[in-house]
Amino acid sequence: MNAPVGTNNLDAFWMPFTANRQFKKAPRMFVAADRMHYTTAEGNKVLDATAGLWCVNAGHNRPKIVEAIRQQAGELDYAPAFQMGHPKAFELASKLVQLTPPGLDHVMFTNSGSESVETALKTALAYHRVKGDGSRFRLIGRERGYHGVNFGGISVGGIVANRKMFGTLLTGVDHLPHTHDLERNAFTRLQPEHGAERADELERIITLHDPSTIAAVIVEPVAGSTGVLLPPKGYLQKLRDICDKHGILLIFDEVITGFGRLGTPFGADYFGVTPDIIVTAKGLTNGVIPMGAVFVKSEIHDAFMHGPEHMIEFFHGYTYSGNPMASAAALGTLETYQEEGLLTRGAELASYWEEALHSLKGLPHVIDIRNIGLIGAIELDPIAGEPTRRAFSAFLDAYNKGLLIRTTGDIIAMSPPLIIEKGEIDFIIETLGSVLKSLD
Ligand code: PXG
Ligand code: PLP
Repeated sequence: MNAPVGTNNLDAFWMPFTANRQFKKAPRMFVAADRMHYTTAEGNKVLDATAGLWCVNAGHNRPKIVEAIRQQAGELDYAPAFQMGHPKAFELASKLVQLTPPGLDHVMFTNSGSESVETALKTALAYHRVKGDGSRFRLIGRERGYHGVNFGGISVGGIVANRKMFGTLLTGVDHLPHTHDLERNAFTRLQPEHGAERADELERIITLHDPSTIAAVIVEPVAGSTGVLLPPKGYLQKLRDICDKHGILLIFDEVITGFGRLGTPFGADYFGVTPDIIVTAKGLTNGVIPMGAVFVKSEIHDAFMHGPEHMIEFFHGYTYSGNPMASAAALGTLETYQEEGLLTRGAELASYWEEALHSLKGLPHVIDIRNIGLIGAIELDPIAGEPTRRAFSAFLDAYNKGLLIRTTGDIIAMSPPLIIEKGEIDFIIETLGSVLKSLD
């Protein structure tokens, strides 16, 4: 029997990455949002300390973005993505490659981070093949890496719960060890001192499989989803050097670190290490309309531009690649970022954010605090035999106190919109302080 139709019927929607039964017993619904705050169905204000899901970097309801979408909807709603074009996708592409690190001069559009990851992995494999180096078929990811939920992404990803249900995944994949080391690095501000040597594992893996079989290495410059794991000092440069030595492409998955999160346009800028491919999504459109982008070095793009001119050069793309509405939203977003200096605002606030977060050291159950740019994480001691329960209780309590945080495992993660003011940082810290003090 079909359930009755109505806004109070929560049954039909099988929610993503959600404890569905718990949620539906006590739903948490947002009905509006403006700048730093959501409004709940009950009319309460909730401060967004997570920029939605790490995506609303300019804050909510920003006029330039709203207006761009409104206008575009009435002008050109859709144009076929294959063998046809429309001006805004080209305008957007040209503007974006001004922002990327030097050399990353071409961009392909997608609709999400997961699709951007698939696009990057396929591009890497095809690149070697068009160069006549088709024996490079292996992809190297990392433990605790998150690269979305599609098959390529979970294959190179390293979150066990996201992989274990889905059979054999992609073959020819191996993983670097993760870099999280509480014993040596707990309560470090910014990049940890210890752990760069874990990049040397790449040499070992490459030697095992023979360098001539490796196509690409994919890592997040800062692993976000798995609980904010920072790269030890020197680690990313080591990966870069090893990849260069063996002709392997280095892919940075910057779905979270892209578009100002670290106080620089991209994580590559922050760390001073330039990959061959950058994967993005989220902040590209401020989360308002789904869109992702994959930036590649000119050498990669140019390697495909051979053969008869009427032939398709790369057999890949999506119905909505460079969609007009998404392109308009992205252009409105870039304008907002530029007018308000948001891609570097994180750098101005980073030390205030750092001091504020680390003032929570010493509160019950807090075993680590980590920060970089406008990202913060608080790791809690798990309840014995009940992993995730303590952090989830903190999430619910914070929500009831007017604060939205994210939790993953027993780690609280935060990434507020880049428009946040100091007083709002104070509110986050006061609220978290009271949440942590009242936890079991
Ligand atoms: N790569 C990285 C590094 C990501 O963080 C994806 C790919 C996939 O993007 P899509 O758009 O397909 O979801 C992500 C997404 C969280 C959280 O709370 C993180 C993500 C998504 C949802 C929640 O940590 N990251
Ligand atoms: N499945 C079918 C049957 C399709 O026809 C298409 C696209 O034409 C797709 C999947 C892929 O959809 P998208 O291009 O939106 O990723």
